[in-house]
Amino acid sequence: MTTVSLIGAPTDVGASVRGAGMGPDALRVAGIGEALRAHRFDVIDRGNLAGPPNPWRAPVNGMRHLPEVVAWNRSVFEAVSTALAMEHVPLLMGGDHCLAIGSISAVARHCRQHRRNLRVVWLDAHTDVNTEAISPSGNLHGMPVACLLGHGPPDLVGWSGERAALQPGEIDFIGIRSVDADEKQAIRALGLQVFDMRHIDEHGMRNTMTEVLQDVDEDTHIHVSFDLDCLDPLDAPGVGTGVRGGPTYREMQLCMEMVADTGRLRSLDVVEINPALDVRNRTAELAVDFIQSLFGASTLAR
Ligand code: B3U
Ligand code: MN
Ligand code: MN
Repeated sequence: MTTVSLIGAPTDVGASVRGAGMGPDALRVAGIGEALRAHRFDVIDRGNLAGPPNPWRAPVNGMRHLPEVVAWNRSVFEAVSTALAMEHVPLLMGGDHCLAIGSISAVARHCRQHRRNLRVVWLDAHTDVNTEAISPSGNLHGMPVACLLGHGPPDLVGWSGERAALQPGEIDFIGIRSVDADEKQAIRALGLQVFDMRHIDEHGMRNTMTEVLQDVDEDTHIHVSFDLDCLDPLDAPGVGTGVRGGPTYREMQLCMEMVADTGRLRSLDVVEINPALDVRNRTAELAVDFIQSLFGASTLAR
């Protein structure tokens, strides 16, 4: 039986809107553990990691709260590494999206050690490819992908053992509809594969996911990094930086189901749920729905 390790990282140090630190408990209240157990997964809730409080300061050298972001990501890196070493599926409950630096660095190191091919599926309204030199906000939750590709402050780069935890060809972005001006240049320069909302409108989610998953084989480790602001804010109001025009509920279900069908999902981040902005925990409940589909629950054949 597959064991899922729930890891809570209750912090919003990477954001400038407060509240994502309450995400782990919102997911627990929405029944994340029970939902996975009902689908015959063994679930261990590791509780919440500890880390520094949000000092609520202005950016320094283009980055807000760098020492705190480093400290939280250190804890996440250790916890995800431990879960992977036990052959559990780590499910990181954020927290804001800066935590993907620690989580995906641990996954990348694990994949290199075990000679697995890594595929990161980044579900988000934003690409999060800013660096401290170009970020309009200084918020580190807009920079995790750049750090993972080896572009960022030295304190947040190289954790996997290589300067770049990820190669540009190992990550696909889905649901994108908000990219900053200089971030666009960075995406082009890096040669990143971005399936934005226009691509989904024109080609549909099915064709999009077929393309994303085309070279997945039995040696592939799929990591999904699920930022809840990928969804339309009408469905998921509990996020700090919502952007209109996201995929529909059905489109997102199909995306999750097609990942599930590969049978290669090995790690997951669920981030940016902001209960302070939510309506009756709707966003966390929606997240639990989609997580169940991602683990294969909504496919009739199973
Ligand atoms: N690109 C903007 C906005 C943003 C990125 N990620 C989130 N918001 N959640 C920035 O601040 O970097
Ligand atoms: Mn994000
Ligand atoms: Mn986002």
